[in-house]
Amino acid sequence: MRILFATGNENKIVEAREVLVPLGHSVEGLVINGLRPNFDEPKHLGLDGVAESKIRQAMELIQGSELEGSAILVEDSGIFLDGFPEWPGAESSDVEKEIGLNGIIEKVKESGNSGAEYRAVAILSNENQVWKSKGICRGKISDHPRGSNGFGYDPIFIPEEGDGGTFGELGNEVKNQISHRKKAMLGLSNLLKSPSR
Ligand code: ITT
Repeated sequence: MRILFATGNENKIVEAREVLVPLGHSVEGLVINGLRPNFDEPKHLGLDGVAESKIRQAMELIQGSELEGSAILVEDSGIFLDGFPEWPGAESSDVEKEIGLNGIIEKVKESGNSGAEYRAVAILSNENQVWKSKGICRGKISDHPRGSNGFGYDPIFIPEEGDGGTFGELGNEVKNQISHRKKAMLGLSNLLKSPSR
């Protein structure tokens, strides 16, 4: 399936492509009039609510255009710290900008709980079908940022299924085998083989 990923985050496109292309799909960024669309994100509704909102906005945007009928993918994701239930979650990118990774490490130290998980909610839709899939990657927050691979929280996230390194150190090849995004994308690919919800 030719999939147009409605996101402003190029890293998400690269990661989705690495999972979905070997499964027989193509993935490109949704571009309208030369621009990546920017969506309103009702972050108080959590990842599910934001993803539902993004897919509605994206489908409205392509209505009547030459892209009408295309398969559109959206994804909302975030990190959840065990010491702060449901936080930062859908606010992850804002919180990262406000307090930085060192600020997150400080918060985690104050809470005394380094457990954390990444979550992703992905929704794929074409003209009349909708598929939704979620992925979780368990891990913990490191004492210091380590490594420069990936994006966002990757230099401070140590996945349980890794070798003790952060995603920043492990690199994309390892990340794409175990990440929340990989699990969500794989779930979508499996759903595409069955009737829609
Ligand atoms: P779009 O909404 O345009 O898709 P975005 O980067 O704004 O792109 P989100 O609103 O879903 O994406 O916010 C995701 C944030 O959560 C992201 O900016 C990071 O701060 C964090 N995050 C999610 N997945 C991550 C990952 O795989 N690695 C590192 N940080 C991640």
